[in-house]
Amino acid sequence: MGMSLTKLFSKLFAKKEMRILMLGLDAAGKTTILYKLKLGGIVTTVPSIGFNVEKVEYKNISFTVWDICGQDGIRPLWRFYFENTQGIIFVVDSNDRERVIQARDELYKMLNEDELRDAVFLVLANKKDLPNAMNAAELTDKLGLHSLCQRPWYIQSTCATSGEGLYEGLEWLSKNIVSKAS
Ligand code: G3D
Ligand code: MG
Repeated sequence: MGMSLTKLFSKLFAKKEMRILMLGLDAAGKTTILYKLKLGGIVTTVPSIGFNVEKVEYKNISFTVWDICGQDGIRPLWRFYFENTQGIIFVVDSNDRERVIQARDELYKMLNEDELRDAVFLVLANKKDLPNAMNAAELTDKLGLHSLCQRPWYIQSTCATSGEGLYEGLEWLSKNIVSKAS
């Protein structure tokens, strides 16, 4: 089956120093993706205010993950993690039609953060294997992605449990981070 996702990941990113944030509503599939990449050494910390942060340091890359939902009160704390972020991965459960509006609202609050203004932006439309899943075009529409004219963005359908689509998404992210930096 060719190279493992981990090897592909290291091929795409390892020469660069970078910080990537992966965010999304709870149950979107973020932790599953993190484990699927098998980067090793995932550390979960709970800062005193109480949102779970998962973190992996892999070669020069730091990968930080947390759930965003209804945390307006602790949002100021996020800035600490936003600084120097080159890439944002927003994971959406494409089967969750009830919470897609909530996902969109959280997404725009995040994208408005000043520290993230230069970060390239990848949406993973996860759980594409489920029969009721929205496709990428429908999610693009529901999330209002076409209004993001200033920022490079890309949407990729994925199935985190099988790993399908993850490489394509990460490849886009890595290429676009490169082309901005050089
Ligand atoms: P989170 O970290 O974003 O909160 P998780 O989400 O990674 O914990 O995933 C939440 C649940 O969704 C998990 O199921 C996980 O197995 C499932 N899941 C993640 N990705 C996919 C996918 O692509 N397809 C399907 N069908 N399920 C997925 P459990 O049952 O462990 O809660
Ligand atoms: Mg999780």
